[in-house]
Amino acid sequence: MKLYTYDPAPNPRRLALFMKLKGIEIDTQQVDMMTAEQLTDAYRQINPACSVPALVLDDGTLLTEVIGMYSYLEELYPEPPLMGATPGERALVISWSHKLFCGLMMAIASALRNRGKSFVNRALPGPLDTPQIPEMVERGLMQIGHILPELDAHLANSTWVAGDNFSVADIDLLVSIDFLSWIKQAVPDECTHLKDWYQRANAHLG
Ligand SMILES: N[C@@H](CCC(=O)N[C@@H](CS)C(=O)NCC(=O)O)C(=O)O
Repeated sequence: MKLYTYDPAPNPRRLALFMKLKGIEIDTQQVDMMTAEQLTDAYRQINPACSVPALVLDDGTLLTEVIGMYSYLEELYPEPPLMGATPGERALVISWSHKLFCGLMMAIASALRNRGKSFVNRALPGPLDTPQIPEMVERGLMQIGHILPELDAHLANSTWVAGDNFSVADIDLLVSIDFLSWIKQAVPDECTHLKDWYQRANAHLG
């Protein structure tokens, strides 16, 4: 197995925290996003999606989505369980992970990438250029403004995002909350349950 990643970026960080909790070590190569190495011909040969992280399995299968990598590695390294212990728990964890990716992480990415010189024509990751649409910044910020209070209300009654056990959904939320600083945003003061959860999650990750 070989992992291609770039430690400072949020999606790579999701996988790195998961691997840390499980004590997994994989042959790893950094792909320097600061020099756009993800767009080079050499990296396209490895991952035509031009994204990180990318996990190449021993049989050559390429995984480009963190949720797929979580799922594969959870089967190989079941302890500690991070994707639920029962079919119902697993379904809930995957649902939250998907919701957080689409509803929070993508919203932050949208607010980040649709303005500023660094992301001109790079509003979306991937092999094809995508022009910035300034309105997408507003929509991203609006989505963030909607989902944070929703998460706060949810965490008023739940120790962890997907119930009683820490899971990849908590990793995804923690990475997303930290990603907020990239757009100079933070959890609003009134979201006290979300703030308490953030302390718990950070302590759990050590
Ligand atoms: N759906 C992918 C998203 C991967 C992704 O978007 N990664 C970003 C780094 S956080 C990337 O590779 N960006 C490349 C670019 O901006 O050109 C996953 O779940 O891992």
